[in-house]
Amino acid sequence: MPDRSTVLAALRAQHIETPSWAYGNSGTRFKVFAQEGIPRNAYEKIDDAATVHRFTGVAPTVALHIPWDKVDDYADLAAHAGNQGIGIGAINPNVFQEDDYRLGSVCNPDPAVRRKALDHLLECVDIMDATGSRDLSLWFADGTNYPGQDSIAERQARLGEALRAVYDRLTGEQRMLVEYKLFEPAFYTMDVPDWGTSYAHCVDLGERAKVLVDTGHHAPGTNIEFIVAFLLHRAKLGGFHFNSRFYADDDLMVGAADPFQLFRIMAEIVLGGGLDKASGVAFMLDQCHNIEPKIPALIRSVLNVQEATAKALLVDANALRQAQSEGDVLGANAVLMDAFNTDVRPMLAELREDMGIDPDPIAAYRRSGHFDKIRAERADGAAAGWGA
Ligand code: LRH
Ligand code: MN
Repeated sequence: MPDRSTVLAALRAQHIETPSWAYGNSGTRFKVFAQEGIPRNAYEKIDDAATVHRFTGVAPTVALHIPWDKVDDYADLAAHAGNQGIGIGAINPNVFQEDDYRLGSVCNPDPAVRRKALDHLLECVDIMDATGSRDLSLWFADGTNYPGQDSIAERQARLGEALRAVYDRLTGEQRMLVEYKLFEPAFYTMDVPDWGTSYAHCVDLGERAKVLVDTGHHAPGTNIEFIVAFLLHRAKLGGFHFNSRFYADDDLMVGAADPFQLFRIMAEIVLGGGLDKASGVAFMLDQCHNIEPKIPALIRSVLNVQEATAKALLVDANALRQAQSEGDVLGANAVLMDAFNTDVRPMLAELREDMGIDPDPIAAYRRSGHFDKIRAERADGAAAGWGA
């Protein structure tokens, strides 16, 4: 059995990054429901991310999305985050919300539009220089809706050109994460539709380019943990956008739809050394809380990742390898299921007490009166949102 202090040490060192855009109003094409107490700017989104860290102890950074989090002084924003006890994590460019991008951004047939998109990506690296962020998190809505609309190969050449230009701009510890998505908003081809396309571009680019796995971006039935194990094995797993879904890119709370899948993913991470800081795997949430209160939903999501990680850390790796080497199919499967069927909540409650935080973060947040405070403070002014 894994040593308990080793398991607790790994859980204490866990780092789950929350997304600034999950604190703002969000929705679907049918409706964006406005909620009370919503942050009105990037500073207040950082305050809410700091609140999630205060109640969980393992969410010390927040990812930004530009221009949704545009400010005049990014160094000042980073200082504000520091004063709130957190840091600024990945920087997400946005080349999918302007009319110019109707036929794509970096893959657009029009070189002027490609230039405009590239300039925004490079501007986001300037922002990383100001915030001290390591990761440029790239997602392209680029694609086509009808066969023949554009040359698939030509678009790949345009994409490769832009990625190379951004790659050559990176310095220090900076990396670029290339996210893929099967469909939406394009419905015939996406220019980065799957892990293989992202992987191929990242191998072409070099050491600083890694694949970003958004758990909501696969065809139903896809074995995501296989992709995770493969990329980890090839040192090309840059990180995750955790969320869950029942059908499409639903962006629901991670672990809500399929906690067993989340466990299987974290088991491959733990067994493949992906929890070690040296692996550089970034654990980020990418969710939208369209009907539920934002901060409690993110606290719950962080706890879901923690619980899946704790179960994965309880997998008896020696017994597993033994059974696997003997071809003991049922024995090997039983080792994993024993860990999955372990109730890790008492151990996590104990860990939180050791960390000086309330063993039940959800109940503690409800009791804190924080929501009433921000609801009153933020009664006036425009709430932040996707602006879609
Ligand atoms: C695209 C995506 C991408 C983000 C956006 C908020 O579906 O997953 O990571 O930029 O959601
Ligand atoms: Mn994502």
